[in-house]
Amino acid sequence: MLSKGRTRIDGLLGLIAVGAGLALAQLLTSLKNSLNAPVVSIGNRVIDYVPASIKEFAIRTFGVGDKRALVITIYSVVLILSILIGHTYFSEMRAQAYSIVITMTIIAAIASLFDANSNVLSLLPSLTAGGTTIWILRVLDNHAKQTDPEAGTLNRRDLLKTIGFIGVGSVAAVAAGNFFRNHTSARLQRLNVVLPKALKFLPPPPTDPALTTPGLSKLFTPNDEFYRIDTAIVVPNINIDVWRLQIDGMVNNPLEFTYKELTNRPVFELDDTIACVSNDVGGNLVGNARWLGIRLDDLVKEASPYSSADQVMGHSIDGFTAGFPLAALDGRDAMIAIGMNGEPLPINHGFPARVIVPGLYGYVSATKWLTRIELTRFDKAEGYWIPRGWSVQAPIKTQSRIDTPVIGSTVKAGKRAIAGVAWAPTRGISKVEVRVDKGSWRVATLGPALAKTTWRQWWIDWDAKPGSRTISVRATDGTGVLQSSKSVPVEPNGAEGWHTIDVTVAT
Ligand SMILES: Nc1nc2c(c(=O)[nH]1)N[C@H]1C(S)=C(S)[C@@H](COP(=O)(O)O)O[C@H]1N2
Ligand SMILES: [Mo]
Repeated sequence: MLSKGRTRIDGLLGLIAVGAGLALAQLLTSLKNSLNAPVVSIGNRVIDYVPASIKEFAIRTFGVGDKRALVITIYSVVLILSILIGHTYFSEMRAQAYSIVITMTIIAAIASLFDANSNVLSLLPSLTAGGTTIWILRVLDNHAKQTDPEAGTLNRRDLLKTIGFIGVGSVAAVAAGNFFRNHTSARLQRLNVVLPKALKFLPPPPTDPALTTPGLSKLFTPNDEFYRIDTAIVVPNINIDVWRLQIDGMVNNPLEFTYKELTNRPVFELDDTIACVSNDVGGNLVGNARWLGIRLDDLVKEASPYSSADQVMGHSIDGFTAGFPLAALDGRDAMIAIGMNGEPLPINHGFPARVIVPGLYGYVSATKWLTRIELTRFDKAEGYWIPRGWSVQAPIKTQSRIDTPVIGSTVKAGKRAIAGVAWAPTRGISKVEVRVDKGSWRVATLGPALAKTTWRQWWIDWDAKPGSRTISVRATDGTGVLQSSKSVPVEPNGAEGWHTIDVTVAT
C-alpha cells in the first residue's frame, strides 16, 4: 500500500494524528478548571519530582521562563515520538506505533491523576488525545488505501485535503480552547471587582527618585513588571462565586468565608517588599508593592488555635503549600491580600487572594490562589519546598543591589550616579555604602522610607575615571547589623554577600 512518495510524509502523518489528539485534549481543558492538557500534567510531575538542584538551575538559566522551557522540552519529545509513530504505523509496524501511542497516553493519564483536585475526570484529556490519535491514524490509512490502489501511488490532492481538514479542525479546537480560557470567570470577574476602601489609607507615595535617576528600580514595582515565581504551568482560574477561604485545622472555631464576606471585613494597606529565596546576590526576584488586605492575625485569633498549634499553613488551589511559625503573627502586618498596587490581585499573583507576611521569603509564606489556612504543627506538616531541601524557617536576609551602572556595561567617563535598592524587611535599612575599586566605603543617599517592610532606593555620585572599575555595595539593616560579606548560595535559605560588579569606563 505504500509508495515512495508516501514514506516521505509518514512522519508528517504521525504529527497530524498526535497534533489532532492534543488539540482536542486542549479544547477539553476549558470545560473544567481542574482539567490539564497532557503536556501540562506531565510538566507538573516533572516540576514536583525534579531534584531541587536542577530546578534551581532552570530558574537561574531560564529565569521566569523556566516553565516555558520545560513545556517546550516536553513538546519536542512529543514531536520526535509523533514522527516515529507515523513512520512505524505506515510501514506496517502497527503494533510498534500503537504501543508508542498507548505508552504516551498511559504516562499522561497517570500524570494527570496526580494533578491538584484530580478525579477520574482528570483522565479525559489524555485518553481523548490517545484515542483521537489512533482514530486519525486509521482515517489517514483508510484514505490511503482507497487512493489509486493499482498504481499504489497516492492521490496527493485527496490526501492533502484530508490533512488540511484535520489541520484546520485542530487549529480551531486550540483557538476555541484559548478563547474560552481567555474569557474565563476569573479574568472577567477580576475586571468587575471593586476593591473595598481601607479604613486608613496610607499617604500617597512620595515622588519616585527613579524618575530622576535613570536605571534605578521604581519605588513601587508595577504589577506587570513584578517578578513571578510559582510551580503553575497554567495559572489557576478561580471563580470567585464558588471560591471559599477556609481557616481550619487545629482550631476550636473553624471559619469559612466567601469572597464577599472576606472583602467586607476591614481592610488595610501595607507597603511591603517580597522576595524569593532563589534571588541570588544582585538578582531581580524581588519587588515592592502596596498591598490591600485583611489582617491575618485577626482571622487566626477568631479561629482560636489550639495552644499546641505552631504553624500556619497556606494551601493553594493548585496544591502548593507554604507554612510559617504561628509566632510570626507577632503584630506585624501579615495579611490576606486581595489588592496589589491599587488593582485587584492580578491572576499571576494569586487572584482572588494570597498571603503576605512581611519579612518572610515567599516559599514559606506567600501562598497565591489561596483556598485554605490550616493551623498545624511543624512536626506534622511540611510546606511544598521543605522536603525539597529548603529551610523550614526563612526570614528574608538583608540584601543590596546595584541597578545602575549595569554589570559588565561600558559607561562614559565623567559624573554619573551609582544607584540601586536595599531591603531587609521587617528590620528596615539604615545605611547603604558603596565602594569603587580599592577606595573607601562612601555612604549613599537613601530614598524615601515607606516602611521598615519595604526596600529603600539609594544613590551616590560617582566621577567615573576611565578603565576597568569594580563597584560594591553593602547595606546595614535597621537594627544596625551590616549584611554579611561572605558569599553564600541561595540554597537552603537565601543568598548572602555584597553585590559586586565590573564595568568599563570609556573616555
Ligand atoms: N500557589 C503558589 N503560591 C506561591 C508559589 C507557588 O509556587 N504556588 N510560590 C511562592 C514563591 S517561591 C514566591 S517567591 C512567591 C512569589 O510571588 P509572586 O509570583 O507574586 O512574585 O509566591 C509564593 N506563592
Ligand atoms: Mo520563591
